Amino acid sequence: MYYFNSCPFCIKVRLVLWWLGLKIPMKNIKTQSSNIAELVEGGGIKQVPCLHIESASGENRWLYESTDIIQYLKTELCE
Ligand SMILES: N[C@@H](CCC(=O)N[C@@H](CS)C(=O)NCC(=O)O)C(=O)O
Repeated sequence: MYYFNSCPFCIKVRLVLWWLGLKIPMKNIKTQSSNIAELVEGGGIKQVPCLHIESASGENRWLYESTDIIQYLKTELCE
C-alpha cells in the first residue's frame, strides 16, 4: 500500500491493518521518490492511500479511497 506517515486517511487504513493483523508491503511515498513514480504510473493519480492489488492471473488493480480499501481488506483478506 502506498502511503505517508502523517496522512490521516493512511493512518485510518494502517490502524485497520494492525487491528486485523494483516501484514502487507508498505511503500512510503515521502521517503522514496521512486514510490511516487510507481504510484502515478500505475494508478494514474498521486493520492494516498492506494492499495495495489495484483491478482494471481497478473491483473493489476489500483484501489484508492480509504473506505474502499478498508472494505476490501475486511471482505477479501479476512474471510
Ligand atoms: N477521500 C480520500 C482522501 C485521500 C487524500 O486526500 N489523501 C491526501 C493525503 S492525506 C493526498 O494524497 N492528497 C494528494 C496529494 O498530496 O498530492 C480517502 O479517503 O482516501
